[in-house]
Parts: sequence; C-alpha cells; structure tokens
Amino acid sequence: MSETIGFPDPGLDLSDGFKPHTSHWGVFSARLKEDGLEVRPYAADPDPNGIIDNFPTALRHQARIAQPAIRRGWLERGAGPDDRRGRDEFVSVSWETALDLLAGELARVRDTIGPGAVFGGSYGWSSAGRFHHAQSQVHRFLNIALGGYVRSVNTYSSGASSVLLPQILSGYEDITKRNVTWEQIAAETDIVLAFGGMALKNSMVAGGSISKHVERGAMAAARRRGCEFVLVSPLRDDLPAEAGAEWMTALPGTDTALMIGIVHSLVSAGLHDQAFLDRYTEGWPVFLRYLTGEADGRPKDAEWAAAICGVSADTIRGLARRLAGRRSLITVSHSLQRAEHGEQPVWMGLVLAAALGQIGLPGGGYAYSLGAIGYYGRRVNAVPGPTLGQGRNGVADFIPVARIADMLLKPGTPYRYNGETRTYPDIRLVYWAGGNPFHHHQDLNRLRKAFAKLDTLVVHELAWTATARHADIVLPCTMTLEREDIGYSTNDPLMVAMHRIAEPFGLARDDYEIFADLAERLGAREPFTEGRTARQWLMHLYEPTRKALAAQGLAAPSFEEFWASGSLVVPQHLDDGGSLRRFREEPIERPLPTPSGRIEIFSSKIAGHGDADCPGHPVWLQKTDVPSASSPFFLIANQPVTRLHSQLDFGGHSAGAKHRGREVARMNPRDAGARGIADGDIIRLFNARGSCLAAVHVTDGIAQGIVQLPTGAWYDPVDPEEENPLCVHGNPNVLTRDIGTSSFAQGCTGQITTVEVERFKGNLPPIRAFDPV
Ligand SMILES: Nc1nc2c(c(=O)[nH]1)N[C@H]1C(S)=C(S)[C@@H](COP(=O)(O)OP(=O)(O)OC[C@H]3O[C@@H](n4cnc5c(=O)[nH]c(N)nc54)[C@H](O)[C@@H]3O)O[C@H]1N2
Ligand SMILES: Nc1nc2c(c(=O)[nH]1)N[C@H]1C(S)=C(S)[C@@H](COP(=O)(O)OP(=O)(O)OC[C@H]3O[C@@H](n4cnc5c(=O)[nH]c(N)nc54)[C@H](O)[C@@H]3O)O[C@H]1N2
Ligand SMILES: [Mo]
Repeated sequence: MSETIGFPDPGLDLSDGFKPHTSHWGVFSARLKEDGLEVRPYAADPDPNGIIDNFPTALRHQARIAQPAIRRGWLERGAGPDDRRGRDEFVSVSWETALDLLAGELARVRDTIGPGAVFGGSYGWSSAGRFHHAQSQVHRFLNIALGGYVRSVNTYSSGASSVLLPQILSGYEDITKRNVTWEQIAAETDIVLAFGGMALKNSMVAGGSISKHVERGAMAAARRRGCEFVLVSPLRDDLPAEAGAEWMTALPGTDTALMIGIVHSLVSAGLHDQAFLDRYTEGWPVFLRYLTGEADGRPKDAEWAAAICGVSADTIRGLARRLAGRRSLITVSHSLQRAEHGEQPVWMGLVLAAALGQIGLPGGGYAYSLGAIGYYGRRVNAVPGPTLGQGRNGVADFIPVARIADMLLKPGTPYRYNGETRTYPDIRLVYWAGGNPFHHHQDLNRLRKAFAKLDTLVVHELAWTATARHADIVLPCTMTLEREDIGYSTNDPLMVAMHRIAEPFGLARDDYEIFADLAERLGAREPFTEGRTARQWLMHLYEPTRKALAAQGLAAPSFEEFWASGSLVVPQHLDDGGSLRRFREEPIERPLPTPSGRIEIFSSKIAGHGDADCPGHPVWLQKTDVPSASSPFFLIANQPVTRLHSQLDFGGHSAGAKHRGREVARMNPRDAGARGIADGDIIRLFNARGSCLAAVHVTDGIAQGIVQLPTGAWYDPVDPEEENPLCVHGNPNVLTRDIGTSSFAQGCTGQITTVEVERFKGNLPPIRAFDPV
C-alpha cells in the first residue's frame, strides 16, 4: 500500500535563474552570478539546515585542488613504503602523465601481486547525487578494471549495532528505517527516554538528499500533547528546547549500567511486563540470573547502577515507575555504540524496552538511532530509486571498516570478527574516492604510520584534505555543484534533478570521467562506461523509477519532464509499524529473522562465539579508558553542527563558527574555573596519543568532568616532521583510541576517550590546513 502527494513539487523555487540541486544536508536551489554563488533553501522545508551556506565560499576556495599532483618521493623513487607521506612536497602534472603513471601502477599491482593487494573500501559519505557518488564509482571501477579489491564492511556510524541487531532483533534497515516514526511519536507516545538524545544537528543530515526537516516540529507536537522527554546525555542540546526534556547525565560509557538498574527496579517492583517477555522473547530467565545476582552474587539493583553511572538510585527507581504501564519509547543513539563495548547499550536498551512490553505498538518500544540521521523515523518510498551497478568483486576478502590501520600495520595477523578468526591481508595499494580517513579514523598519528607502509596511496578529492596531503597520487575531482546528477534517498519522497550550477574548478574532472580514462588504459573502457555519457547514465538510472510509477498507474514523467521541472514526488509506503508490529500481532506466523524467531535477550549464537568482551546477553563491562590522574576528563568527540563531518570545513558556515580559526570545545564552568580557563581561551587537549589546540566555550550545557570537541576540523600538524605533532586546528581524532568495540563487531570507538586540558599560553600557530599546496 502506498500513497502519493503530487507532482511537480511546489517547494522548489526556481524563479530568477535559480536551479535545483541537493546535498546530504538539504534540498536547495542556487545560481551563480558575477559576484558569486547564492543558495536558497527548499521553500517547503519547515526547518532548513544552515549547512548549505558552506557552498558559496567553498566553490572557488583556495583549498580546492586545481591540477593533478604527485608526491615528489613517489615520482622520483617510485612506489614503495615511505614515511615521507604527509611531509613531502607535491609536483603538479598533466592529466595524461597522472593517468599514465597511475594506470601503470594499478597494472603492476594487479598483474604481479593480484587485486587482493588493493584496498578499495574507500569509506566515506561522498556527495549526494546517485550517479556521481564517488564510492559507487570507485567500487565499480576496481571491480571492472582490476577484477576486484579488498572491501570494508559496516560503517563508522553503526559498527557495533549493524552486526548485533540482526542476531537479536531484525535486519538493520528494518529496525532503523521501518520502525517507530515521528508521526507515531507525535500522536501516541507518553514518554521518551532518549539515551544519547536526538540532537537536531544530527537529523538535519541524511545521505542522498533530504527535503523536509520534521524532527523539531514532531517533538514540539508530542510535547504539546503531553508527551514527556527524558534526556540521558552529557550535553543539554542533544534534545531541542521544543522537547522540554528533563536532562540527566550518566558518566559517558555507563548507559548500560543505568539501563540494567532500571530493569532491576522494574522487576523488584513487579512493574515489568512478564506476559510480553514470555510470549515474545528468548532467554529472559538466563538474563534474570545475572540481574538478580544469582549468577555472580551481585544483584544489579539501583544502588549498584548508581555507583557506576553517577545517576542516583532514587532517580533510577523513579525512572522505572515513570516508564511502566505507559506508551514508552526507549531510543538509543548511534553514539552510544561508537565506544568500547558499544554492543552492550544497544542490546540492553532492547531488553529494557522488552521489559516494558511496548515493542511493536505505535510510538512505543525501541527505536535504535532515531534522530541520528534524517532518514530514520520516516516513511519509506514505494518505488525504486536510481542505483549504479557495481559489477562483481573477484576478491572475497574484507575487513570491518574501522580496522584499517590494524590491517596495514599487521598484515597476516589473526583477528576476531562476528564469531570467526580472520587474517589481515597484505595491502600494497589503497584507492580512496569520496571519504576522508584523516577525518573518520581514530589515533591519526598511528594512521600516518599505517599509510607509510604502503606502496601507493591514490586519492580523488575536491580539496586538499589531510588525506590528499598524505597521498602519492592526487586527482582533482569536481564538486557536486559542477555536474548533473539525481538526488534521492529511500526515505524522502522528493527526487531532485540536480542541475549543474558552475563550471569545474581548475582542471578538476568528474570521478566518472577519471575512471573512464583509467579504465581505457587498463583495457576496460567499454565495460566501465557501457558507452554512456554522464547524462545518458542519468536517463538510464531514472528509468526504474519511471517504470514503477507507470506500473502503479501514477503520473510517470519522462526524464526530460522530470529534468525540466526540477523534482518529482514519489509515493511512499503507509506508516504501518514494520516487522515489529507484525511480529507483535502474529508472533508465530510472522517470526523475527533471529535464530529463535523472537527477541533474543540471550543469544546462544553469540554466547557460542566465546568472546569475553561480548557474551551471550547484555552485561556491564568495565571500560579500559577511564579518567585518571594524567587524563582526568572524558572527551566526547561527536558530530559537528556546522558541516557534515569534514566536508567543506573551509566553507563560510563552518569557518564562521570557529573562534580565532580554531574548532570550539565546550567545558563546564567548574572544570574551566579550576584550571584558570575562561570562555574564548585557547586550550590544549592532550593524552598519551597526541595533542591538539581548540578554542573553548564555557557553558553549563555540558556536564562536569567532560570536555566536548566535535569532529571535522581538518588535521593541521604544527610541524609535520615531528613524530606526534600538535594539531593546531582541533581535530579530536589525534586523541581518540584505535580499538574495536569488541571482538564480536570490531566497530569504531571514536566517540569517547580521556584527556587532560590546559590553557594554551604560547604564540598561537597559524592555521595552514586550508592553504593551497
Ligand atoms: N572521533 C570520532 N570520529 C568519527 C566519528 C565520531 O563520532 N567520533 N564519527 C564517524 C562517523 S559516524 C562517520 S560516518 C565518519 C565520516 O567520515 P567520512 O565520510 O570519511 O567524512 P566526510 O568528511 O564526509 O568525507 C567525505 C570526503 O569526500 C569528499 N568528497 C565530496 N564529494 C566528493 C566527490 O564527488 N568525489 C570525491 N572523490 N570526493 C568527494 C569530501 O571532500 C570529503 O573529504 O566519521 C567517523 N569518525
Ligand atoms: N550536523 C551533522 N549531522 C550529522 C553528521 C554530521 O557530521 N554533522 N553526521 C551524521 C552521521 S554520519 C551519523 S552516523 C550520525 C551520528 O549520530 P550520533 O552518533 O548519535 O551523533 P553524535 O553527535 O556523535 O552523538 C550524539 C550525542 O551522544 C552523546 N553521547 C556521547 N557519548 C555518550 C554516552 O556514553 N552516553 C550518552 N548517554 N550520550 C553520549 C553526545 O553528547 C553526542 O552529542 O549523525 C549524522 N548527522
Ligand atoms: Mo556516520
């Protein structure tokens, strides 16, 4: 069943020469005039995202890459391990030279070692259009022209949960994208307990495109109806003011203990839903032995939890009473699982929701990652969107995405993943297009050493990111505004005809064109391009949508009509609660896709792996990175407000929020006062792994004992010659730890670490991250 709301869409204002376009952070229209670029948010968006304001300054910024470049050491001495990566200078070359040299190197690795020595995971968010999506392009190229590559699985976003949830509840997409919606919350929910919050800055973004930002309005509507919001988070603004939330702080990384304490309180007071547990879950009795202390002599009561998480036992018991017997919704943010033992809060949040018995009811139960990205909590499109086929990968090997530095530093070494013992491959060449490991990876000083071991690092970039600066071959690509594409996301009804707004910068070329010319040199142009120009590909990729619309008897505009109107509204499925609703209604006929067909509170499969850091039911596990005399503060390294990750950090909106050119950290007044730090000061954050500078905002919107520094400021080493140089700009990943969540999922743990902080008194070094090379 589906419904549609009409075509064309009136929200896209194309008067005065503005042309339609979109991004991961919002639909907009833009026009280029003599005096620069102007952008206008989508008029039907109730809450537009300021990140589009990064475009005007970014388009022709000096940080853009104008010409292909090759690292001098690689050019003069050839491929091979080199710790000069990131310190060496670059030589500008013509496209002919760059592509000839690169094709030769790709052929060498393919023919003398094999495609299993190429790492092409190329993790990253790239840009919004579905055809010029760089990650799809690079995978397709490596499959067709090289015979394959070692890939990466899972994401930095949800490394732990995406491996865990299918074992204990249902498919990852099912749980995140077809579960409780904002419409249901506005209409039905009595109380939302949000672990890690649902910050509007986060739901403002959605991969592929996002037309309407609805979260603020939905929370306001729920609140007006009387819904209560309780926020468990280090930061007050992890829920918007409109939610009117009660804010409480557990120590970072201790939410699992808090959740266990709430469940113990429910059970002790007889407030848990035993009928639900009996009918819909597997293994509650095993968990109960842990909860009551029968298994280990320690009851996990509210006092036990309070001693770990810092929330008082009375508050914990009070939460249990407030949640029981009402339409309660437990939300668990992505951030909670981007940490050591990140599997546990995801699993324990589910057990808490099961004990409350609301799973599968409208607006009730468990919503993992709701509010983390704009595609959760919405309806799903009822027609297929454009997708570029990636061909067949002839290499079976893969790594969990966040284990890249381990792979490069420890080839041939065994590691655990998802119940298996696997071995890291020996990688000689890494190809990156559409991602920024010097943004996304942890312990950047270690990453530099890992990249030094390669023969060759190839990067396609639109700007001189730290990753580009560490590459051997840098190929300048166009940015989204400089090419045509189709913007689309499976949870947004507005498909956007992304018109070209500006000509390419310098000699920049589309990733597609670059790969087509490389494929030619490797004898694979025709299979790669299938004889199509970029425009012909757009027409080809649009066709499945048009056909599906016609098959449903709906208006099915031709590509030309779609392109001329600028957008198309596609039908969406009804908000039917997805598989959890169906399971609740018919647990025997519509079982969950878990081994038992039920919600697994105890998983014999996971227990059978025998990994002590992720046993068969959720447990509290002591963390190894906790505040100490040398690193007394927790550091929260979360998503930035003014940009998507590191993208367009040089744009006006991002730069405008910095202070004295530095990223802004936040500290509680008491912590700052104790160190003689005042609002607006420059501070130095440091620990055993590295150090960086940041400006500081002193505010009571952050809990004591915690410093927050968002991700995304470009890594800017004061002296690249040093072993562990100070980053003068404020990239928190010089401080974070490069360990997996557990031997089970091996997810990214970048969200939390520990640091010391001091007022920076020296001469402030200049920012050079955005200088041309
Ligand atoms: N400490 C810590 N670290 C984290 C996180 C955290 O919470 N804490 N969060 C993690 C998460 S959830 C994620 S998803 C990752 C994000 O990590 P990434 O996705 O790697 O970050 P982006 O900055 O989006 O990188 C995209 C890159 O693609 C480039 N690009 C854009 N368009 C194009 C194009 O058309 N062609 C090419 N070739 N390139 C293009 C951009 O310039 C940019 O450099 O970071 C992770 N890192
Ligand atoms: N503006 C903007 N939006 C984004 C992105 C972006 O780069 N910019 N990135 C997008 C991507 S790729 C993703 S995956 C999502 C990420 O979604 P999340 O991972 O949920 O987002 P974060 O901002 O990293 O974290 C959310 C909040 O969790 C809180 N938190 C951290 N540790 C703990 C803890 O131990 N316990 C509790 N209770 N709370 C904790 C922090 O205060 C933090 O602000 O965001 C997406 N949205
Ligand atoms: Mo992410």
